[in-house]
Amino acid sequence: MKAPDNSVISQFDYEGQYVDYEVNNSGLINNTYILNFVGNDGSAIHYCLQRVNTNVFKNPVALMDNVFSVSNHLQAKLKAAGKDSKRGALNFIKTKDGKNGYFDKDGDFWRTYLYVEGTVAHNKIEKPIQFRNAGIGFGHFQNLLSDFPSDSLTETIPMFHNTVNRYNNLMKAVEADVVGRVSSVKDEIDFAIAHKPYCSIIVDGLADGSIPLRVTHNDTKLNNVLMDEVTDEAVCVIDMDTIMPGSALYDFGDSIRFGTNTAAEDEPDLDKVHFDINLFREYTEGFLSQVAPALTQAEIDNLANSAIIMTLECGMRFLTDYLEGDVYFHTTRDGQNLDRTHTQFRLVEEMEAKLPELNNMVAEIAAKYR
Ligand code: GN1
Ligand code: MG
Repeated sequence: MKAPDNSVISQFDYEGQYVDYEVNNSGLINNTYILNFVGNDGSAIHYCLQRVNTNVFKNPVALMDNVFSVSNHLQAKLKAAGKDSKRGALNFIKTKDGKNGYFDKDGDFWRTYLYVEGTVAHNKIEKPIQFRNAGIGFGHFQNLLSDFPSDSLTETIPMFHNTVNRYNNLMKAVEADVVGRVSSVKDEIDFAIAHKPYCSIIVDGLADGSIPLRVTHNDTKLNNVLMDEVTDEAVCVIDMDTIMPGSALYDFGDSIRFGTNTAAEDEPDLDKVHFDINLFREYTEGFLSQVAPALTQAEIDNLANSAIIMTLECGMRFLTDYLEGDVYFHTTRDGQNLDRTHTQFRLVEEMEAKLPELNNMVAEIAAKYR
């Protein structure tokens, strides 16, 4: 991993004196570093510095225009509501020459923001209330963006959650078989084929207008909402790289995908991987307490489906990357993308087995908040 050196750090308009940095390894796309600074009064200041993956985000300048305008919008809304905009939204730091980010001599792109003190990004739920609070956090975030002008956003990754397209990409990877792995993953490919009907549900709903297009986050992993380390409340939604027009179902489903897993996303031992229905209830309570009045009936009716769809989609993406030679998601060991595929497909199976129960649960909770 390329380390941030002084030629990068000195570009940004930081306060205080730089001391050192720590690596944060939780993202699968960008590289993240926590920079330690000492302020002029001797206090500690922390910044988050990221090298944006330009293989994934081809236009980092347009991406940062999105990020700055969304974070300005969030700050203004929080201020208007009398809330703490320094903690409730990310505060990005410009370069000394007023730009939103910095291209280094190798063409790598860097951006940075003030670290939100007293918060933690969980990779796994420790207490159910944390997941309910994550649902409140992402639901609130969606409400704050409900009046954001979506036509001002650049689509950073076109067709990001078009599950039909993700399915087709998997089939193309099977066809091409560039690293000769297809014969070893026949069962996994068959699993995707057998689940193809799920892929078109949201895509078709958006096309016929029954599911509205909204401005959505699109990467609502548990570790993308910072939680207060004392109260466990959701403080700030982070990782705004994929904020684009999308469906509320993407955000709900992706949160469920990641947070209800009893094991890690790349757990090799499938006996440890289960879908925790109690955590599904917690998140649904939190999320719907914020957004139920704004959702259409078609959205409510598809919330449980969306958990299956987003988990299936992510599993297909991991499998596609495995077949393409592990070129998209960061990996630290052989077979990691295949392990990730297996966890996602296992979760899909368990969610499917409980689908009628999940639908009842959603209907019951939605009725409470509408
Ligand atoms: C990536 O960068 P990170 O880890 O927040 C990916 C998401 C996947 C996720 C799976 C731009 O998110 O779509 O759901 O990994 N982001 C991008 O863990 O592809
Ligand atoms: Mg991300």
